[in-house]
Amino acid sequence: MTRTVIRGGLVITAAEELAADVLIEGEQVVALASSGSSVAEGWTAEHVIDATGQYVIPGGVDAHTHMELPFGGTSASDTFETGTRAAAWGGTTTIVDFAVQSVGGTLREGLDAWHAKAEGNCAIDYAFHMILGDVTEGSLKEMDLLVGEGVTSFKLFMAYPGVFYSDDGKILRAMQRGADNGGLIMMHAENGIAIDVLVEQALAAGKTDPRYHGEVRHELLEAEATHRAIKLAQVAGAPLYVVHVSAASAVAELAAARRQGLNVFGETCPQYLFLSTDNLAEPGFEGAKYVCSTPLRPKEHQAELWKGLRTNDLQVVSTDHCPFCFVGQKELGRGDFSKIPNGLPGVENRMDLLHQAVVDGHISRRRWIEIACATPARMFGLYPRKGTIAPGADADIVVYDPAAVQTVSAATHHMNVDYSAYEGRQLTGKARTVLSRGTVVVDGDRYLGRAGHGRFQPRATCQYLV
Ligand code: DUC
Ligand code: ZN
Ligand code: ZN
Ligand code: ZN
Repeated sequence: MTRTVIRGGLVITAAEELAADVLIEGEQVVALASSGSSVAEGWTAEHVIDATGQYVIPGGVDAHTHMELPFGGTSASDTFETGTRAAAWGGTTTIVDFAVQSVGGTLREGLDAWHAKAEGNCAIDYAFHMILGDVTEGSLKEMDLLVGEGVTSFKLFMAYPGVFYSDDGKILRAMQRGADNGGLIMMHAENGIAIDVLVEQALAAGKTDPRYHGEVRHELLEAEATHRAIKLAQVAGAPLYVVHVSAASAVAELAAARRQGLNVFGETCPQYLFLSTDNLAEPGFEGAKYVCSTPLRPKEHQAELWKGLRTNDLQVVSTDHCPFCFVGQKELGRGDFSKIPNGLPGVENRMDLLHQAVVDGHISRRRWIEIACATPARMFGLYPRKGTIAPGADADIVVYDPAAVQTVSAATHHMNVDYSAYEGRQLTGKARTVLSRGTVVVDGDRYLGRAGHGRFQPRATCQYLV
């Protein structure tokens, strides 16, 4: 078995910071020992990675991506191959993507289709959540089977009537089933019925520009849906994970529920922490680059999201990576903002944006690892195989240069999309060497990974629940 030692770096996990060397055998970490100690000095290995002056962190776990998602009459522009390669470049070594049950279809058909897209194509490890597109007697029963296969979380939509929508009765039934079988319900919490009325009214009034996307998807319709989802989960006796929280008032709903002792969890995304309605209002049709749902909010919301991350009312930062090219895809909504495919690219940028948040004093280094690696792994049943550096864990490790300065640009990124939501932004920190299960997949500016190295990861149920 190949032995690798990573020497001289500062190992950072959610729990601690250690000046330690890391010994890897094959695909796994087997030991850590203080750098310079006789134990560490005694290790011999075929590969030695010098991490002097660098951080040694667990590979990122992005618990919310949509590779190749068919949406808005088109399809997300990153395939599993291009999207996982870009993730690796950005220091993310596991994604949890969403398989989709279509209306009239079964969970099995949806899951098989997503396995077929991913298998043999991923550069890094991957797992699936299941989108419940159609809550029926049949799909409720199938949930049990999927939990047994390691697909242990199910996304429902209070938004998008006619596309992905579940009414309160269906939501309640799915939550009851989840309470029973251990599946975690993930909620897209926006009142889609009310939003559709506002969309129609806006378009009728000639308000067709991208910025109106932010106005019609009103903050209070996120807060209301979040509140309703929490109450339905409480009635069902089920835990709840609210995805892509963007509104301060929705954070307040989560915080209140948590104060009551409910198992309610919240995720936000880099776009809500770093971008705002100012971007949606960029001149011409530029704002289309920033159309996603939930929408970007006015800048004032950012402070509440950072606060939520500090107080643990929000626990996870995922990307909701769902890229559409500006040319030919976002352009479908010229003259009608409601036809702009919803989604932003970001799988490559998340670890660096959050490191910038460390530099800027929003979060500590350990909290960075907690919200980007350890908690998503625990939330979705992948810990401690993923999300930490410890004996027995997969050797998904990033040697991270905290002093490297980079300028984010579509000209240099690896995502298959023709723009960057963070174009021109200067960030401090960059992944230097990335290992996926012991294999170096990125080394400086060289890509050494391969499609098919990444394996499907069956997951346990949420590790925050008894
Ligand atoms: N939101 C997005 O922005 N894209 C895909 C689906 C979603 O809910
Ligand atoms: Zn969503
Ligand atoms: Zn409320
Ligand atoms: Zn999503």
